[in-house]
Amino acid sequence: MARVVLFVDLDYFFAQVEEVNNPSLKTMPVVVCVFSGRTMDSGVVSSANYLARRYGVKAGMSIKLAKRLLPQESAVLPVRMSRYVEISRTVMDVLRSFGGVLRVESIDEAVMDVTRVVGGDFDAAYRLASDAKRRVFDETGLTCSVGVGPNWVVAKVAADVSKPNGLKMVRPEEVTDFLHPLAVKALPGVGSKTEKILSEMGIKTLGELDALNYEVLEKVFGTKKALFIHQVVKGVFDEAIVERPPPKQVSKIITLKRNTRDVDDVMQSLANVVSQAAAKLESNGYAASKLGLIVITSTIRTLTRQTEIRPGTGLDETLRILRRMVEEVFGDDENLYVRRVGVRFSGLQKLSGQTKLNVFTES
Ligand code: TTP
Ligand code: MG
Ligand code: MG
Repeated sequence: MARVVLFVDLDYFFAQVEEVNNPSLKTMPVVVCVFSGRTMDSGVVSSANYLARRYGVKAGMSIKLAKRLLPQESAVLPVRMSRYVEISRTVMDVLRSFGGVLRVESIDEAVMDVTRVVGGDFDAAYRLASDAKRRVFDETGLTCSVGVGPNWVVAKVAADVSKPNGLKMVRPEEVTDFLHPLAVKALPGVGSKTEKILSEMGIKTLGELDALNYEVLEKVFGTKKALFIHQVVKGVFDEAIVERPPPKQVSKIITLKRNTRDVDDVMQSLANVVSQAAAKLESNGYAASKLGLIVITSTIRTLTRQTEIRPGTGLDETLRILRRMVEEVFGDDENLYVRRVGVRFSGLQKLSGQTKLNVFTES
């Protein structure tokens, strides 16, 4: 039976939740932000609605810059993580109710293998996807975009290109025609660094990437990634979807725009990774008892700090603890510049439904 996979991604998730909560926001630019520190404007944008995106605002951008780009009558709101987690769980439950194998990818994304449910029939899968969109909307008021394809990568790319409120199906025989005109960056795992390397080789599209000799691909990417790309662009990628085992730890790391020893700069990037890692932790139903800071210096040294925390420590308090760790790291070495920074939550405890702690509630 031919594999049939759905990829579901909620549209401008955090910002859309705020719109549903307060419909008067729908007509203005909305950004949801993690406020990271001392001044009123330090922190980053987590999510922007489509009106805000028209002004060039996007996730990861500093609040300062976003405010400069946006008109006066815009909504700049703080994250309400526990609300998003609750809604994420509702969405995942809805998706789970369709049967099939569900793999939760992030707070607002899931992959569904519905091969058995639809008996390998793509038309039936399209109807299921359409039903799933409607059910998600009925239960939460949120729109999502859904891709249907013969593997999770094609399904994801189909969901991405159909955003917002989209539904796109790519049948097995259409895969190469669908992928080849797209920019290389459309492929998961191809970031701006890889894009740049490829661009210098004169390769801009997935079709051009497909025409590349496999040996060259392997030299540039290494075996694992080369094989992945090769199989995807040839339309023969067929990875099985399995539910994820419970995580032992959740970590996330980011490269700074430039090397720095400015605590606020570091906190700015940390705020974004912490909120994403926290979202992941919580949407999987966990609270952490250990909090770790990861710093990679401009000289590629890795430094870590770790401390015990009360499971359920809020986002603001978590950022305060991390700030002290960052200050300590700088204090220990006056020549240290930070290149990459990250967070690690470990010592994970499963939150039982009833005794749900108020994890990452906004304070
Ligand atoms: P995404 O699905 O990447 O973004 P989105 O849902 O806001 O927008 P799109 O319509 O393009 O899917 O991420 C899901 C949520 O994760 C997002 O609403 C907020 C959070 N997030 C961050 O906190 N920081 C980030 O840098 C990104 C990309 C997302
Ligand atoms: Mg999304
Ligand atoms: Mg997403």
